[in-house]
Amino acid sequence: MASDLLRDYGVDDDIAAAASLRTGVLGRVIRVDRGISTVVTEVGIRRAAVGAALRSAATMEERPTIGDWVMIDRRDDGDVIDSILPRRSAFRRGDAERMRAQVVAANIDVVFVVHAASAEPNLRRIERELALAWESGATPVIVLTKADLCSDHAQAVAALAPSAPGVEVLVTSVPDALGIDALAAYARPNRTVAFIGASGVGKSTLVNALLGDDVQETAAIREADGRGRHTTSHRELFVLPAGGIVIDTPGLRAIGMWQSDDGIARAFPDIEECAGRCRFSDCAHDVEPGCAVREAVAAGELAPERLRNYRDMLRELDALDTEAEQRSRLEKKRSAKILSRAVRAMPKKG
Ligand SMILES: Nc1nc2c(ncn2[C@@H]2O[C@H](COP(=O)(O)OP(=O)(O)O)[C@@H](O)[C@H]2O)c(=O)[nH]1
Ligand SMILES: [Mg+2]
Ligand SMILES: [Zn+2]
Repeated sequence: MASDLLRDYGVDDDIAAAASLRTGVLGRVIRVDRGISTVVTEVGIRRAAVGAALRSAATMEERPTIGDWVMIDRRDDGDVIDSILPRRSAFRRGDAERMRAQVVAANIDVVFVVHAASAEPNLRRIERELALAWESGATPVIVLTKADLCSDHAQAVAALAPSAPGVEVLVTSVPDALGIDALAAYARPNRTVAFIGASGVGKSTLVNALLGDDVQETAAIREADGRGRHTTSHRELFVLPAGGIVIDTPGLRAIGMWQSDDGIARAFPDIEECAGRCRFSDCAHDVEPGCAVREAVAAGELAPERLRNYRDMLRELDALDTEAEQRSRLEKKRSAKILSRAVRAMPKKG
């Protein structure tokens, strides 16, 4: 039986059932600081380190992240997280330098992709964020903030529409209380929404507006450019007074791609649809004859920058795959070498 407290944090029968098959105390990660998770459980809020089994997990992806449902082992020498329940969704971005994914938030239903209406829209970034959001398994919604600083927000919405086919766009202004209700409608009881976007676009201000309280620190206007300073230094999960769960994140500077099944296809349905009419099924939409995608560009139906971004993202994925393959080949070689050395070192049977 899940407690009322956990119900506020979004526990449901499926999660409770999955937890009942495991040992330990069920909880949800609401914050992570340098490997220590703050976890809400039926027995209150605990701080827990990562247990030995998880610590030896092969990838960072298998470490607890904000929004995770975890099982805690309460030990005399401190609580530890023993296991993570399977994630229903996970927003991952690639960390190309370290060749791994960072799981920004887990078990989210809606990803708010936040951009400021006061600035020129960064369409290439929107497209990347949407691909990762679709890939996460959650539903993306674009939030255009600071409408009070923009003379024509209908035009701002129109400017980004070609980069966000099929995605709802909400316009907000916190000083005018514009769009906050529409935002709140997404964060219903049992639903988890996460704010992602660059620093200074107004994520924490929206979280505070939803909470009806200044819980998250926001930046004061820095200079005449009207952009905020980076203040949110960690990710944190909150329960709204009317129910619903929100996750605030610090600004993501780089939006690297990560292994993608259909995220890119869902973010670029217009290009995928055209591609079906290319003469060659493996058309790269580059120099091939009979390319319907380039025809769409020539006809002014598709922005060349959007096509370039699409191809760049696919190339990035290819590079990731190649790198991953090389690594696993190297790993295999290395372990084969170690094995053969061990075999040679074995005492010969007499
Ligand atoms: N005029 C105006 N300023 C806003 C609005 N939302 C946020 N800001 C300001 O933008 C700056 C950055 O906001 P913050 O929430 O810290 O951005 P974050 O980095 O995305 O969390 C702060 O100075 C906010 O007061 C808005 O709707 N209108
Ligand atoms: Mg913030
Ligand atoms: Zn083509």
